[in-house]
Amino acid sequence: MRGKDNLRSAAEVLVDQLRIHGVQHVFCVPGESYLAVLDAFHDSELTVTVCRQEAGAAMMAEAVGKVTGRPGVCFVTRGPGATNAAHGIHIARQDSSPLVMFVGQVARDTREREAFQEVDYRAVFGAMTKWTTEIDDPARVPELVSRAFYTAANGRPGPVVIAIPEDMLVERVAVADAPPYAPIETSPGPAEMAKFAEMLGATRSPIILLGGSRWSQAASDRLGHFAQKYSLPVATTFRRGSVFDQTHPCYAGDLGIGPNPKLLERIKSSDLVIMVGGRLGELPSQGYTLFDIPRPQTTFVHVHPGAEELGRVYSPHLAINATPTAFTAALEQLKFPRAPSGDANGAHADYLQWTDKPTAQPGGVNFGAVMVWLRENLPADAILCNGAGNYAAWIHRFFRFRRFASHVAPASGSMGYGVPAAVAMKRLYPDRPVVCIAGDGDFLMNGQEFATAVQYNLPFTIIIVDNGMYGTIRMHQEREYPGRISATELRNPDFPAYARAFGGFGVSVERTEDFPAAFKQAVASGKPAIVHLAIDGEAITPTTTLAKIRAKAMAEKGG
Ligand SMILES: Cc1ncc(C[n+]2csc(CCOP(=O)(O)OP(=O)(O)O)c2C)c(N)n1
Ligand SMILES: [Mg+2]
Repeated sequence: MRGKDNLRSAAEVLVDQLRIHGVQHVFCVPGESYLAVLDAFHDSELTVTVCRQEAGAAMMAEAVGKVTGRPGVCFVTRGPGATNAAHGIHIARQDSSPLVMFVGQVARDTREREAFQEVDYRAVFGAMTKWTTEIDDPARVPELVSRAFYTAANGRPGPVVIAIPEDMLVERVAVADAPPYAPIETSPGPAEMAKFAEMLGATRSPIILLGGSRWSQAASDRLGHFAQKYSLPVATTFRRGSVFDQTHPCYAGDLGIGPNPKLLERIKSSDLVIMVGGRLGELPSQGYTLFDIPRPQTTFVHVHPGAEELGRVYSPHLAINATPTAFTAALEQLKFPRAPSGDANGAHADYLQWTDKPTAQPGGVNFGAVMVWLRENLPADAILCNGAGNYAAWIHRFFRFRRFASHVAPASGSMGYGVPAAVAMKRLYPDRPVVCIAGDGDFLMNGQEFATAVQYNLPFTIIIVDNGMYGTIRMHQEREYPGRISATELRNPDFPAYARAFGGFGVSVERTEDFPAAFKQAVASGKPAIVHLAIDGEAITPTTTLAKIRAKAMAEKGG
């Protein structure tokens, strides 16, 4: 409660700073360590989402950062709250998403005694974040929160952790608010753009790869116009499919796990590879095999918002330190000594051929056919959320994202992300259809956030792709240790009954042809819903079965 002394508690100052920096949503699990902040929420205009586990809260905040480009915010308690939330911090780090996490801390006069749930946050989160700090002085709350927002969002975005001692939060101070932080767009210099025009004009088979963060719908559209003007093929890297309109005539496909072999060939034989926004990490680089390290064998242009990422793994022939938004704006002004041209038509035809029809699969439900149905029936503004597992291969291959940030999934391959991400998306965009796709293993890592969806009446549908196993690991097992199944089988609950027990809607599907009606029923229920798909465990990828992988591995080991 605000006092009559014209002073504010540090907690009130903190909550006021959030509003000033444009925060609308906070996600939390409460703790006695930050009661004063919870009280300040009471009088604020912030929309608070109380979660069931801190990983869920941190992932929701990360998802907000991912789609808006502005730091998502979560609050967790000390010790176990903070360590639970570490999962979301890791995602924000690897996915380059702006996130500010506040952690309640023990009182200042008990620090260093290993007081109840005391953690040294700088030591624990120091290596996982862009910055970790603790606020000791209430008068410095505006300064340090402002720095947190700039740090999380600048350059290559990432997580910031701020510990807030409980006794500091109740101290009253007279302090001025900080001005709102503003995102900083790093623009490319004219010399780099001239060099870029010269290099691109001199090539015959260029390809553009898109990834990373700091994109926007406008940046994606500008890149689309540029690519179309010069017929340049554009591929997206792992889990960044919605950075580009996949129905665009220049779209060449997804460079992630199990990519189209023709796309890989195209990249390998290209004479200029232009990576915009992303890091070209382990998955898109096909386990660091696609290009030589440090100097790629193909002429390589790297455009990245973080100066420290340029030359980190690959030594580019041309490095441009710019955000995708500023770089694509500069593309519009580009003057070519010789106009470039590429084979966008061929690349897009390869993409269509690879993704058009679902592949044949063992079992009653063909998940590829389900994805094709969703692709044809969901509106362009629908948002798909997922975590990690082999099931995601069908999303990458058969769905077509049309709008920027309509795919919210971890490039860092974290299981358990889809449900919290879907909660966050429905909180942010109540009018957009949201669909979460989860594996059976994946779902139960954060399935408890289904209760959060019910609590806030968030009607989205979760499709659980249930093959009764940690399929990805089983696949690796069959490859490396054929026939020796170890710790990958799952005995699952009755998922539709789980949904009903929480107050949602649940239905099970055993044949492909029953999916459309079940999905429509789920949406029509107006509740958070689970559509459970009974998948044959043999259908391990869109192109092969477990039995085939095992037989191949046995033949190789036997020979
Ligand atoms: C948090 C986390 N723990 C473990 C893993 C390792 N891992 C990757 S995929 C996978 C299995 C996923 O199983 P499921 O969700 O059922 O999907 P499936 O592969 O069966 O389609 C595991 C355990 C991970 N990526 N993230
Ligand atoms: Mg599974």
